[in-house]
Amino acid sequence: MITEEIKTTIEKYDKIIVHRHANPDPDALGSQRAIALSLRKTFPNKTILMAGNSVGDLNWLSEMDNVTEEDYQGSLVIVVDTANTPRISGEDYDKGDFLIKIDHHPDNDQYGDLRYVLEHASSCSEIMFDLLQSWNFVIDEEVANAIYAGIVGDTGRFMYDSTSAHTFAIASHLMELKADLPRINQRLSEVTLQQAKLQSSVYDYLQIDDSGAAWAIITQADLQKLGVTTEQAHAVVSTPGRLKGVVSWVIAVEKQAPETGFRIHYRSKGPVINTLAMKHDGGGHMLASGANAADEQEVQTIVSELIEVVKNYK
Ligand SMILES: [Mn+2]
Repeated sequence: MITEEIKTTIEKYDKIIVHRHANPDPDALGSQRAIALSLRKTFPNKTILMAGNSVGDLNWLSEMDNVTEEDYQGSLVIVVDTANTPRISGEDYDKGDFLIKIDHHPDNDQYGDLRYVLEHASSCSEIMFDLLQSWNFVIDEEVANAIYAGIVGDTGRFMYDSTSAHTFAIASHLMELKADLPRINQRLSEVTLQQAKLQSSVYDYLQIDDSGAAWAIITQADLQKLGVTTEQAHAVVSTPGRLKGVVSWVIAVEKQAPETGFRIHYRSKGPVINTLAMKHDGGGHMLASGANAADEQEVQTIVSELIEVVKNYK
């Protein structure tokens, strides 16, 4: 069994470095933190490090370790919640001795010496709970908090299709382990006043096609006016989903100089949109994906493709 092979590999290495994707969401940080903390508690003599760039506003959930290139010598590297190698945060991820991928995105980029990918899982954190439990590794309150944050983040508080009976069974376990549900739910749902104002401009800018396709473009000028960072702008991506009649949508956020172009966020209530994202240097889940547009013209192409897909779905 692959899971047993992963366990044996973990037991073999004294140094283990855990990576996740760039611009981390609660699931990336939650699954990374869950396995890192569990390994530290299960194997106190091993060195366990969390690698990756800025965690932004999610620093209440997790913080990274200082990881240097030398740390990778003879190490095991585990990458969680990351579909493809360009998305991995931390450039030295391939400098270890052995690489393991644990994920729930479509397995298009089969990197690593061992892979454990369950595409139907609600979140990587859900997979992590099952793995840690089957291995008999420590899952205490702290680990439970990290897993719960990841599940709530990726399921939109148990709202999305990927939420299963098993997801709730795990949530129930996490409650028994004294995970702090009210605090985590509160932290994950709160926005700054500036972000709330940005949500309101998303409603202002939003264009909705008869098909139910919708889109909005947020420029750096908009963000500066409201005092919102580019990372914070990602918090408004789910906003149009609450609107009746909106089926699938795209939010284009202009990148911050020196980068140019737009970060594209695709979301959908039914039509599959990750195939669209793949055409524009992106990918992700069937109903939630990310991509990149070089300029406004490419954003327009992306919108036309979205309308087409939503029309065909109906
Ligand atoms: Mn995830």
